[in-house]
Amino acid sequence: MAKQKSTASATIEEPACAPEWSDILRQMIFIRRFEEATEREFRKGKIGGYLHVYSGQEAVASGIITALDKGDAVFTGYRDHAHALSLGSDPKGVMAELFGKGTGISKGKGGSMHLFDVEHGFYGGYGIVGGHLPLAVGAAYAMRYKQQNGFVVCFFGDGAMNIGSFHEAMNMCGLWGKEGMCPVLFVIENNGYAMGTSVERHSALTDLAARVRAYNISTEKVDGQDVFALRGVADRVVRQMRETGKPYCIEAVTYRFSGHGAADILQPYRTKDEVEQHKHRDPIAILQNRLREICGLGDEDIKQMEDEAAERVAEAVKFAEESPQPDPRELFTDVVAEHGPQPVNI
Ligand SMILES: Cc1ncc(C[n+]2csc(CCOP(=O)(O)OP(=O)(O)O)c2C)c(N)n1
Ligand SMILES: [Mg+2]
Repeated sequence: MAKQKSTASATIEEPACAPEWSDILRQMIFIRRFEEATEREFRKGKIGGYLHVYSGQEAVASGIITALDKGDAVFTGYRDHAHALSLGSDPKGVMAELFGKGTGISKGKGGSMHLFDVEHGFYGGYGIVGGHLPLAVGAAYAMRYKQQNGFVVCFFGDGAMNIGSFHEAMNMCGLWGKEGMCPVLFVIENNGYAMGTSVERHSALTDLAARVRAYNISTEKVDGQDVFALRGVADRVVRQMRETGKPYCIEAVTYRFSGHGAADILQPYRTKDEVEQHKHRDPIAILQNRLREICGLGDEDIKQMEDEAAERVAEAVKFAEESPQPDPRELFTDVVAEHGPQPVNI
């Protein structure tokens, strides 16, 4: 019988060793190394515009996204590299997009904040804080209306909960959900800050999930540094939502290790000590330690994952660097929807 593990709100079964956990660890290590490379390339001037990395939060995207099936749709904000990579987007295309190259997954027109890859179920990548929530709700309604089996996952930050569109989206989803017409899994990536403003300073109610419950949507608070906990909740909730068509919300309590964006160097709103304390709960180290215990994972296995990640990241950077600039004629494509078959399948 598997051990029981207590999370912030729920008790879940601790899973036994399965090869999939090594795949998840491999993915999280790769995402961390990918993000570190983007920060380096930004400092070299190879990546322009904005850059927001996901370091420290990897368990959230990996834990939820690995529970999905083909046909599901994922929406998120601008801290979006990990979501695309977890869904299976080509790292070379993602890196090239950050470099603004024509081979990028958004043809170099979107940059870091606007990754988009419908083939892999990724519907963006949005720079307007909270602007994607109504889109996610509309997509979920459309899926049910067309009697498709998929559902939508919508990631957003704690800060996004203070914009009007958050409330509009929650209200419509709560309402449509009563009829089983709005299967959106909302995932609050509560990393404690909206740019330089802490949750305590930006939200009148710091129990963020309670604000979602106000719209008749059930919620659960989960340790966002523990991929086991996240995946356990996701497996259960995803199954349930496919059946009911109702929304659900997971508040993942996490922490970002880097600055808000690449320009946030001094980080005057938090101390170095605070960041160091949180690094003791690095989601990658937590998973590694757990796999050492339950799967007998060893140093050699980890080294092999690290080497593989370094190689794949180097390949992606090389590809991005050597790719051509977008063709100037591309300025006039993808501006408005063309008539005829559309790539969007929702
Ligand atoms: C509508 C809008 N208002 C303000 C901004 C500027 N802005 C960019 S990120 C951000 C903070 C969002 O914080 P949160 O939702 O917690 O996400 P995190 O960066 O922590 O992942 C703000 C206010 C914006 N991009 N869009
Ligand atoms: Mg935040």
